[in-house]
Amino acid sequence: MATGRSRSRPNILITGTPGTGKTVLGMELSKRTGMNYINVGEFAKENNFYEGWDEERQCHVLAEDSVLDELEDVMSEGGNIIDYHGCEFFPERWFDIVFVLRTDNTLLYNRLEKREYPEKKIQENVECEIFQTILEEAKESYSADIVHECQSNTPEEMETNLDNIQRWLQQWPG
Ligand code: DAT
Repeated sequence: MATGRSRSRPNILITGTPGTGKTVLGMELSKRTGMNYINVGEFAKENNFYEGWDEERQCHVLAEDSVLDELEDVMSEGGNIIDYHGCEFFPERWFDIVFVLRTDNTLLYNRLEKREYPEKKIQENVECEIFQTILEEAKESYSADIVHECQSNTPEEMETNLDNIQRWLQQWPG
């Protein structure tokens, strides 16, 4: 089974509450490094990996097992950037480093409002950010030394995050 040691290129998880900037960061990182970017939400949509509709949250329920099965081979290869607003259902062995993006509540509210999310969904996501739900989930699911909290409020902070990730990639012994 592939582990960080046997992969020639690392796998990166970018997680965080919706609206914190995972997609812009992941896509730009992919552009700069040539790594393979996978947006798990989009991937599920393209493959119809859903097992129902969550009335309360007004979103599809992800068919997690199908997603995991379909991604296993590509993840074993390494060199992937995975973007998803959750992290506990992925196998721990898939990732060499985990970045949890964080955004100030007011900024996050404005970003989600621009997305035209219903008010209830905006509130839920802002609460998720206030309670650090995704950060806690990441800390519970992965070894503490690979989980990094990154501020994602401004373009300058995004640039700093990109620099730090690229610096980390350069020291990967691949
Ligand atoms: P996510 O993929 O986490 O849902 P996104 O990448 O789609 O979030 O970004 C949501 C919006 O916020 C988008 O309009 C870009 C903006 N944004 C993201 N990160 C930012 C940052 N660090 N500074 C300024 N704007 C940012």
